[in-house]
Amino acid sequence: MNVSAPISTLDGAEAVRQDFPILQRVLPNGRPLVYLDNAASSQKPEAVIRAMDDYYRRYNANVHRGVHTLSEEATAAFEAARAKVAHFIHAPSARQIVFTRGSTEGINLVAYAWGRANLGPGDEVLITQMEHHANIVPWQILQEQLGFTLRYVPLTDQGTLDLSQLDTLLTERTKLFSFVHASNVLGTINPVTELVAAARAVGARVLVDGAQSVPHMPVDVQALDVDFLVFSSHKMCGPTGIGVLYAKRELLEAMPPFMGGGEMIREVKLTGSKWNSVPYKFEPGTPAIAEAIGLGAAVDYLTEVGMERVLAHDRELVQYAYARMSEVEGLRILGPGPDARGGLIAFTLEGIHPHDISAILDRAGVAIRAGHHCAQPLHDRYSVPASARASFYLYNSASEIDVLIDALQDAQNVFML
Ligand code: C6P
Repeated sequence: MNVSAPISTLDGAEAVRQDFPILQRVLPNGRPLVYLDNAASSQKPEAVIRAMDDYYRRYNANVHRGVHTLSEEATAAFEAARAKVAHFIHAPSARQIVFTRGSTEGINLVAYAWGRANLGPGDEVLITQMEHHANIVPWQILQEQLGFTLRYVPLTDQGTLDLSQLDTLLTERTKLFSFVHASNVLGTINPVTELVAAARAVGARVLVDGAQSVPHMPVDVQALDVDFLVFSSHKMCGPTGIGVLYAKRELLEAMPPFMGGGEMIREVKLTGSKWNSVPYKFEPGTPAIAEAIGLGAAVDYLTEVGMERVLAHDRELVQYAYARMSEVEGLRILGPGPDARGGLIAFTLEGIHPHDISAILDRAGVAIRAGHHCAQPLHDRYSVPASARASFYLYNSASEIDVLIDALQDAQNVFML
């Protein structure tokens, strides 16, 4: 591969970059920003910022409550955002889109609403060793209360799921198989179709953590036939404070509510209450209205660019970055080769702590993340306490990766002195 070939898929990413005001930023030390921390949170295009600003300036009001113009406009925009999200992931109906605060809340919602109604002693929940803590801890908490068993699919040395023991891990006792679509550390993209088929064969439900996949590739919940999918707006050009739980209609209908309050009820008497229809049964209280509208604008933006192009661009960037990073002496990449991963690379650099790498890169204007990335069992598996991670998105370019490589080499020079 010619590693100096230009990234061309997204017109050199230049056209896209113009849409993101923050990317024009020069840091206090005079360096232009090179933002490579997209797996933690992405930047926002002008269209998203404007949509939220417009709501607050022109039609800020509560939704589903008022019979006045502003409330009706706000309700229409809020529900239009739900419909856009449904279309984006090919959900059969907008009623299957529950707004949450993010992927974490989505998984907790399934754990508490579906889990408490369906799990008990003798049952098993299967997750994997590459999960983010958001898909481990809720099950551990619930396990204590309900007495089911939590099992883990182990990982290969190459950073993929070790499916050789799947037959013994996924059995008639398994009520739920919950796994990450794209790992936030290894970059591994898991074979969802194959895993769903294996779960179906034993009658288990499937939850997919799409926090790192939905922002980066086309995802079709009907084609994948998943029961639950969660993702976060802030990783896909949208605002923080909002995310999505998609679920099959019959599951949402059968699940009891997770939290009680206004909006999620049809009728409240002193003797008891009746629940609202889905998805409102799971959305108590005033929702994140501006944020939902911002997410709707983010979905419009990504749709206009095209998720196939976002994926192709990610692929080109990661191949380029993988080849260039392999040139750096003492640099160890976690996870599979460039063809089997999404647009991120976590790594260690011999003799330098990841936090020091991040601090030195920051001096060069390069933003990356360092630490365990909320995936401690994964890091334990590879016997590294922490890693540094560069993660890419549609506005990143090959020349930014060159800046990263130069800064990594500088870091080595600093520490070799
Ligand atoms: N990972 C990262 O830097 P929230 O925080 O709820 O929006 O998303 C949680 C989450 C769940 N699953 C996966 C695979 C994730 O990557 C994340 C968030 C960020 O890797 C913040 S820790």
